[in-house]
Amino acid sequence: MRAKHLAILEFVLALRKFPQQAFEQPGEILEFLQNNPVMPETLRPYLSWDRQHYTRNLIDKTPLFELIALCWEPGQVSSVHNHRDQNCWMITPTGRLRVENFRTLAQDIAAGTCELAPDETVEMDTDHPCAVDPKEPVHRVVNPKEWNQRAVSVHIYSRPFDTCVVYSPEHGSCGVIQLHYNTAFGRPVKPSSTAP
Ligand code: 2CO
Ligand code: FE2
Repeated sequence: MRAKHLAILEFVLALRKFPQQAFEQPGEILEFLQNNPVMPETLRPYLSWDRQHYTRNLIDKTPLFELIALCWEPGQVSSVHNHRDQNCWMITPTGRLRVENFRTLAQDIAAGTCELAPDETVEMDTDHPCAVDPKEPVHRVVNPKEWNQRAVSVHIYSRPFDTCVVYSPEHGSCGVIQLHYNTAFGRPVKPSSTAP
């Protein structure tokens, strides 16, 4: 099937038509993403940039999913984190990004300890969306400095979540953090942003 480029608002309307079951496993939404790339210029109202940290910009939120644009300056990375047992799909309408996956050998969130092992690495760009593996959901996203370009990714989380576990593979430690938006529906949100 030939890819049909969608404006972000068309993309939102299409996502809202999927039934609950579509969000319960990666396959159906991933196929939709492969066939329907987002036109990057239509994301402009939602983008914000911060030299210290990648930004999180809410585009749409329903009981079933949350849609967020993330803006990555060259060299910016997320922490190693999980997705609270929720499904996650990522597309990269602008630039490209590297997803570094980890296997969880052990974790005790209450005790704040973990043992992680590096697993496969995947590259995302316009033609390569990605779904987080629900069985091994720990990963981080990297915009390598040497690639020397900004990237914008759009993430679908089902269901929405506002906390996640961040890990330090080197120290064998982990803990729950609160997630915030830099902007919501194109408007700034008060600046206490933390992102993994
Ligand atoms: N999950 C992170 C966040 O929502 C982005 S890294 O890749 O999913 O901030
Ligand atoms: Fe993530």
